[in-house]
Amino acid sequence: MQFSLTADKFHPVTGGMVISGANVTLQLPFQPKRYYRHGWQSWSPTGWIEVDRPFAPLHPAIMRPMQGDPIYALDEKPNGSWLGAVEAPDGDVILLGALGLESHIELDGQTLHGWYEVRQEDGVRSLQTSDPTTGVVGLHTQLSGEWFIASGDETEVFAQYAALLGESLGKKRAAKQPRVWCSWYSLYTAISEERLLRILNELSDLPFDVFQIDDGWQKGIGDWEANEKFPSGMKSLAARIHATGRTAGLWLAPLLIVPSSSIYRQHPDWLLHDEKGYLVSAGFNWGEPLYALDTTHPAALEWLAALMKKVRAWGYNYLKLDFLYAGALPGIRHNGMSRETGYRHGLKVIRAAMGEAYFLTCGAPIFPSLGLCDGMRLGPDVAAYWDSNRDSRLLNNLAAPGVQNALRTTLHRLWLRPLVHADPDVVYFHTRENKLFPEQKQILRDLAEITGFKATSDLPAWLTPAERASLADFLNAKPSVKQTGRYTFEIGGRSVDFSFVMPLPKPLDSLEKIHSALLCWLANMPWVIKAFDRYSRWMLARSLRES
Ligand code: 9PG
Repeated sequence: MQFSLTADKFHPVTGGMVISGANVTLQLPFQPKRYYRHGWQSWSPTGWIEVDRPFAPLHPAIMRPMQGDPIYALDEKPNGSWLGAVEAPDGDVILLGALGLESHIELDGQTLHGWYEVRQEDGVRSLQTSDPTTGVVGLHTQLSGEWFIASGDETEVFAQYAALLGESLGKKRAAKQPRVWCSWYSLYTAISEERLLRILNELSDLPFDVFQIDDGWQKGIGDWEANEKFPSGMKSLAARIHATGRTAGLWLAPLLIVPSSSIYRQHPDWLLHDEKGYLVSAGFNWGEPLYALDTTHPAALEWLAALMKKVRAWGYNYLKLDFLYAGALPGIRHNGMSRETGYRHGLKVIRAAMGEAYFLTCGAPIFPSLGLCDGMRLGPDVAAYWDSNRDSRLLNNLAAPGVQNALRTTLHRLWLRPLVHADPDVVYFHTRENKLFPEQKQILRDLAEITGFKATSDLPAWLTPAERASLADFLNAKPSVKQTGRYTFEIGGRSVDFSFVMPLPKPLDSLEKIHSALLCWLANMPWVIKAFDRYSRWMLARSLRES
């Protein structure tokens, strides 16, 4: 494949070449029809998209930081974080991928354009102001602004890129992928010590390695102490989990701060601000606006390290750290570091403080987290339904919970597996309170078989004896897996085709456009989001009443 290239320097490597330049352009000798878009963080839409069907901006605007890189939220050209690829007419794939952080790709007609956000002088400044004891991984690649460029077979091109990323950013440490029972997707925030102990008991001989407590145990976001639903405290609960032979796992969102938290009142200087001095928005959830910690502020870093040590001392050896993108949002940082470099600086402190715990990142900016965690969520949340027409289609939110969005994004990130354990989120076996058809539940389990990261939130009380037996089989199985095409696999000799998962929501007709506009307008009002939130919590409480 011939193309012309503008870059400062280049040298050949296995499978392609490495080029340098803060700005690189690749002039393609054809008009690509499909573009591989890579989303910024775990939940961000990722996959092959039609070039002539741009992504519409997500709604409501306040949610944008939770769905993708907010800097590019309104960019309707095909674009994505760190890498991009196109399909050539001969079936080959052409990839342009950064080897450093803070880089972005856009396709403009026949031009593939890549740039580093950080100018060389900024990089040097951050190098000088960074902590010499922790160092800054990846900064040298950022300074030289390196890119990998290759054309050829899709699988080979992406594998070669992953190998180079492993050299510049590093790989996971933990060897074994744990089998996890997670409290989120059945109980949501309706967890309590009593309920969790009952479930722990009912799981009995099911082969889970980890019992992971999700959102709902804490006093508040930023106030990481047990709330009144956990009267014996988190340490005692971890001990009860250990007594069953399982690892205790805990969810935290350590980089988020909300107005009701004590840090917000006591340490306003730890929060991330923009150049005008306003707090940087990290979205809206739990009925409150979300803000971010500045992960380069020495006192905030000390607090983060102490928090990690505290939860380890309680006995939690599997940590799911969520909403991590908040730490990498654009803003002015205490030590002048650029956003992803500053985030990575903080994540290194977190990793060092948690020691040998299994570290699962979630809502995480992908590249800046590589090499520092063991597992990573590679897609948005699943739910006990296939897709939400309201969120995915009317509000343009392909990061909205649902099995289709989750499968689509995770499947397009499987090439990252040499670098990190790929968490595709939980699978379902129960039929109760579940809108998924059997074949939809099956394809979700197929993806978990492919990645080998197996988790569920199924309540033992909701499983029929047959469903419980299938869950046990699933946890014990280690089928052979072979990829046979972009979306096709052989799993234990069975052919599995994910193609039906891929289509994006259908375009809106004129009546639906009116419906969508009305919904977008409503969704922009915080009280509407709060009312929806309250309604879904009421529905949840109702469905859990008998269990
Ligand atoms: C706990 C959950 C679970 C889940 C995480 C994360 O409002 N939002 O856009 C939004 C997105 C994701 C989300 C929650 C809210 O889920 O992925 O596994 O831990 O947090 O709150």
